[in-house]
Amino acid sequence: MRCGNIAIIGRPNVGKSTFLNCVLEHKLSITSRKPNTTRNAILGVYTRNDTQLLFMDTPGWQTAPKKLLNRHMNREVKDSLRDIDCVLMLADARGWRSEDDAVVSLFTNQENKKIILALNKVDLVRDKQTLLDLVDLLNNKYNLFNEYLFISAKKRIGIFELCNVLSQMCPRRAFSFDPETLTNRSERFLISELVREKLFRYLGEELPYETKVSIDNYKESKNLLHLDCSIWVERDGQKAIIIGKDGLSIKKIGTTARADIENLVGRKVYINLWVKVRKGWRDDLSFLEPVDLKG
Ligand SMILES: Nc1nc2c(ncn2[C@@H]2O[C@H](COP(=O)(O)OP(=O)(O)O)[C@@H](O)[C@H]2O)c(=O)[nH]1
Ligand SMILES: [Mg+2]
Repeated sequence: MRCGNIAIIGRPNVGKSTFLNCVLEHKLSITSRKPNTTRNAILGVYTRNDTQLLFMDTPGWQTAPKKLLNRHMNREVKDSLRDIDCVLMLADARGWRSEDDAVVSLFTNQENKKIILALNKVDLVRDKQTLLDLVDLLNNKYNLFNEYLFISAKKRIGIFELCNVLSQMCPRRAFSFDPETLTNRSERFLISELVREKLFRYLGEELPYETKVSIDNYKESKNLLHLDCSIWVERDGQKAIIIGKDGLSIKKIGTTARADIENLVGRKVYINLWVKVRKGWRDDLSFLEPVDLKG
């Protein structure tokens, strides 16, 4: 048996969460085209035959975090690098940036660990020669990566090969989780994330970053899950935007979130959404803990 801890690390928006979902064939970690969607590290357990890969999806590494929230996100990244067997760094196959160099500097001192670089989004690269040039460049720059792989998390290219490489790098060790386990996160946390994903999808470019979701009431009755859920914002004007004209915006958030939540929990869901104002929540430590730690 093999079992290994793998941290998925990379700058924002390179496809870390999409990759995890692709491997697990489940929507576990929320994604969006906007950077910094993932705020808390989330464990995804992938079991195949005699191998268990424990993937830690992390927030994107931020080079200039201003708010406490953003520093908290970077702390999640650093914490996930402890006690691991392998670093899986993701970068965009279309080009290397200085933010990627900042990510590399996080684990240059982890010499005894396996470090794999997966260049994601190859589906967007027409001229494949540029991929080989990129590997050449990185090979000259860093004597660090044990393997380079080209993948597309969205189109499911190279994923099987990457999992094989990771499996080979895992130590011989008993499984940490039951083979059926998908995550260590509570259902409650995953639900709040699904609501947050819709905020990232449907609200403008800035507003999602000033929102937080909490599940206040979680009640089971026969085949129905009843949820009361609060969306926290910083200012009154933002509340009006989330609700929208004639309540259309909040309605769309509610119906799309409910569909995903029903998929997750496998039963009917009734969800009430409340929008609440709490000035400065992104600098309020007690407010930054993920839902399932607070209970
Ligand atoms: N074309 C393409 N888009 C991708 C791929 N992987 C991720 N994306 C998109 O990139 C954006 C960011 O993905 P996400 O997983 O949230 O990135 P993260 O911040 O690194 O977790 C989303 O819009 C994804 O749909 C890929 O392989 N190909
Ligand atoms: Mg993410």
